[in-house]
Amino acid sequence: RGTFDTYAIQQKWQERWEAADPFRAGGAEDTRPRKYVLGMFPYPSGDLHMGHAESYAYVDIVARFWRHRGYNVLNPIGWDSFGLPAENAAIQRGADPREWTYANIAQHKKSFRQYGSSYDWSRILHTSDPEYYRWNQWLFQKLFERDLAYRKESPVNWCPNDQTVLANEQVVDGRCERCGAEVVKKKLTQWYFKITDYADRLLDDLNQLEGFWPHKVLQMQRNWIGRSIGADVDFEIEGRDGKVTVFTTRPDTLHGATFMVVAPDSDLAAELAAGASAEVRMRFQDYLEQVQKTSEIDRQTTDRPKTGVFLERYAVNPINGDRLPVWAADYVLADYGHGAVMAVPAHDQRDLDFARAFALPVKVVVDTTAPVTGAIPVIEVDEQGVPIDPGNPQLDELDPATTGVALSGDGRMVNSGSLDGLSKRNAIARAIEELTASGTGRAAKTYRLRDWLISRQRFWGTPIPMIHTEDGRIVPVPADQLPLTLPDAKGLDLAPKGTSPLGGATDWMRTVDPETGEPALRDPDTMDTFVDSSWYFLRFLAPHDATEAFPRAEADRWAPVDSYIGGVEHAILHLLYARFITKVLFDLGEIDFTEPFSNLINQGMVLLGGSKMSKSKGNLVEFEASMVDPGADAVRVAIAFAGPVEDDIEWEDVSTTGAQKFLARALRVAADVTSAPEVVWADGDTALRRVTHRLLADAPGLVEQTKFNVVVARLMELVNATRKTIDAGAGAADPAVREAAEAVAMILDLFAPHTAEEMWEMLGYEPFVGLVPWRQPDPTLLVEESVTAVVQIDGKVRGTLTVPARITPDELEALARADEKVRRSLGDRQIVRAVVRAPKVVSFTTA
Ligand code: ANZ
Repeated sequence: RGTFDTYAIQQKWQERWEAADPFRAGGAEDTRPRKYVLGMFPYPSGDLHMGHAESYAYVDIVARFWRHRGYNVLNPIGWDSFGLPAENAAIQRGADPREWTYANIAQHKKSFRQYGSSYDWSRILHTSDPEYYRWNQWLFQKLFERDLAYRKESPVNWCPNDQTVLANEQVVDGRCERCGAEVVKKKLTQWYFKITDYADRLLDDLNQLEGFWPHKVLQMQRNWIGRSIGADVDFEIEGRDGKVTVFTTRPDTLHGATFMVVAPDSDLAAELAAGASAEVRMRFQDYLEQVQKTSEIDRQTTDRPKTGVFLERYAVNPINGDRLPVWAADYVLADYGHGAVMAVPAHDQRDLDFARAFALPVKVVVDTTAPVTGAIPVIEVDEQGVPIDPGNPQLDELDPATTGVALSGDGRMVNSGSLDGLSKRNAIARAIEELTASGTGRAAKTYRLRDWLISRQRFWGTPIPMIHTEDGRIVPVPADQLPLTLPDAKGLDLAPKGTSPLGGATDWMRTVDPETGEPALRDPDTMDTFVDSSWYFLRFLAPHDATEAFPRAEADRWAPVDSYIGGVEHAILHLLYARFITKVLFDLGEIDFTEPFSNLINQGMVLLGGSKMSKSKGNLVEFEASMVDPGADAVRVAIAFAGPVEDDIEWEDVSTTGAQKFLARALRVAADVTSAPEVVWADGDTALRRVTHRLLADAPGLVEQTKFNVVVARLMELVNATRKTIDAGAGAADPAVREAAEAVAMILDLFAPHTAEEMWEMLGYEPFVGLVPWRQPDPTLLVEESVTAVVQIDGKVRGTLTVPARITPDELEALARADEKVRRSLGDRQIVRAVVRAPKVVSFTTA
């Protein structure tokens, strides 16, 4: 029994794979069914670590699995190579972002080769290649043509450190997602993609993904889109022309509105304040300054003391003519709904807190003590038809004005004229009908989702393919002038200064108006890199096609992606944008599907000492060093064995030594086989054959449920069983030993492909085991052996059960508890203790 030089084995197979390129996807002539397996493509920062090792191990398991299952598998790799880190690194080192980026990519490619990943290496793409970003520009112009790309001036998120704007999705807890600096608001004119036009579809189509994407991710997307259903209600303000519209989810409570609140930073507040007394004008000005320093998060915090300024004006409630004082207060946000609310303090906690702080009236209009099922209660009316309030002591006790607790629940409407007696749901419908009839309101929806701000004041990104003409038009760069490539970074000042470095490339900036030939300027901004990653899965279908973004026929053949694998940190941003662009491409008639990723697998994080691996935390376990020792296969097996895919992995608990030992045992089994490939398997040892065939039968289901750790455990079990048979007498010649070793090699290929190929060769076969079809299990060997289990109650046998020999203790206990005879003997007695020795005995003790 020798030891194995695992590093030499690794090198040997990598060279052979590189020479033979066996994992290239089949072309149009390939008639096998297809699977498109994709790992979220990496960003080429210089620090590959075990987090990458984890993600790309899972990708390779899935890709190799489908190949064994007879599929034509597409598993490409590329780099998301535009973006801020390259630019920042370049600024720090005085280097060119291009050089930094491509040097890192070269390093990554080497590492992925060393990892033994089964990519189709012919399809490499880098988003920073003009060959790629030319099609970002095409996409941009397509959106522009459809009015889905537009410019507007509005308050935007501004990172003072990176000196660039950020999309809402890139602000996490009020801070820049990249650098952690506190984000401020700044009024700027920027380019947007109109993702809000797609809000309903983005939300509704999530239902199709239920069961195929992690539920948590679907929920995060739902919350991010944040659809609220209700009504828009128009109010007039005394002494002012025009109406003020508010959005409310509770039009049923219109009679309970006692004041109106407008966002202090809205145009309306400024207008109303301007018409107020000098004192109020001053108070408002002070207040506004204070509000502008408050983060959006703080403004939405419910337990902050309420602040505000009365604007000395009154709104008129369209449903009953009530006069409502108008206040400016920071809990109302300028860019949600219409930036103004009807305040119903009795039924909304924020409004109640405000009313109590400023002694404003509180009017209850929903009796939350009344049952909402059953008939509408009879309302007594007086001679004039005015309802007689019968009084409700129970409700009086709940009066929000004294308890400080708003009544947000369901109930029956009171003090609400024609709505009296209706439940919340019916009153909402009735109120909307009445508003619609009188032309003062209508059903409406509001979303949390905002349009996607896509322009960036940075160098290392796709130039926006638009021209600003002298007379103020904004026109597309003509298609025959695309790609509009970045100028040379040399000589440009890349340091963040709030305007795009491209503006300093004077020659590059100068162009001509394509219509008039007059001098014109280019747009100096670049695109958010999330534009690049929103459609890259399509570019992999023909990455070097110079005539179109992707050929329709290839999209029809391969897309959508069958298995998409990556970190949960992309649950909102990237996945939402990719879903949006997919729907746009569908509407453009470019593709015939509406969701880009049919299945999504999110892996957990790799932690070191409890915190996420990252360069900044200095807790990296270097990927490259680990390829030498313990070696690629040991790392991959250790990761796959560490636990369920979605769980975090604590690297200190991961045993690569255990994995190395297991791989050596597997190799030794293959080395020990003495029979020839022609043996008759049926002559083999039945017990071992059963273990082999059960694994062949179970592994596919386990892999499809991403229970990779269970498959590794079962492989270990099979290797051990094989070793036992070998060590028993003439075992090495037993056909069952060869059969088991071959099955191990084929399944181990998912996790440890170098070792698997080596075993396959030892067993006398040509490469590559990676392309070998899955062995069909023999059904006759799968028939479960059954045994008789006895059930005892207080020491006496009270029943017997016929159960599978491999039953688990929990299953056996459950069967015993459910057995009719056992239940009859138990009668009223309670089981206080159960001792289970599967598969033979269950022993209950009763009280
Ligand atoms: C009256 C009312 C009565 C409301 C009631 C709620 C309960 P979601 O569900 O988050 O969409 N609102 C509207 N625009 C707002 C803004 N710009 N800033 C802060 N709050 C705003 O919340 C919708 C509700 O939030 C709306 O319904 C409105 O208050 C408030 F018993 O109108 B409601």
